[in-house]
Amino acid sequence: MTRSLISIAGWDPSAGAGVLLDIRVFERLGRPGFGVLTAVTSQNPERVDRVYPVPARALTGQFERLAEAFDIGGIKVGMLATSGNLSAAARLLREYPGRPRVVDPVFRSSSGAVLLEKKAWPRFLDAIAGNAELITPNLDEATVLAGLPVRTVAEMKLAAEKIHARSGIPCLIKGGHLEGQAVDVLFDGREFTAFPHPKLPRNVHGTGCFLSSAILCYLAGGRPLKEACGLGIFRVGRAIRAAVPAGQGVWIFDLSRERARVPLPPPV
Ligand code: PXL
Repeated sequence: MTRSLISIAGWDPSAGAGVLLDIRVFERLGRPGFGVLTAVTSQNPERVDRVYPVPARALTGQFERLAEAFDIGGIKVGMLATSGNLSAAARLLREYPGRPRVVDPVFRSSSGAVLLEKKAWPRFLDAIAGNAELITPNLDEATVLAGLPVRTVAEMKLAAEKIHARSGIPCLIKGGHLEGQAVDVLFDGREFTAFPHPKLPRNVHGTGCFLSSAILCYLAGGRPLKEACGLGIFRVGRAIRAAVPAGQGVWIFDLSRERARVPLPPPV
């Protein structure tokens, strides 16, 4: 049986991000998915209106009941909402080693709403240190985690190195919003890999959720880290091209339009 992946993340009722999108990505890439809920949000493509966190005990309970009954092939952590949920998720990552674990540090929505309470930001890396195979901040999250401005590829490299030094976790910084270009930068603890990609003039909701879920699928399939990142980035690009407008200048993924038969690129 194909082992299932677990997404520990928030609820976006439109399925544009969070557990609903993660599970659709897992299934698109051939893996059954489970969802452990950290918070309910009320939102639409224009704005996140409110966040209603789930108690930390409920997060732990959801996960433990799944892990008792199923052989879990990998774990993804996304929006956590509270400092208590960060501690609970970090404990689960620590207690379930030996399978790929990808952490997407979701601090704010693209519209600016706080999706993890600010008091948890400074302790984020300490909480998860040594207990994931990859962390995937965007430029703003990397700025917070590294304590450095991150606006150029050179600054992305410095920040990725610093985040790795503090956490022991390989770091992929997403540079889709860099000035004039789009490059993601991986530091795996030994070397840097730059993944340039076309800058697509579309504001698509949930690209970070899509990317971390896709990379987890490739890691769970046994691909090495660099190759899994390259393939995940390729899949996000293809899904962005197939996205549909949702009003207010925001686009959302339509995975039924992301054609399965386009050949994957050679390994990076
Ligand atoms: O894209 C960040 C994100 C993650 N998870 C949930 C969200 C959002 C953005 O709105 O709602 C549940």
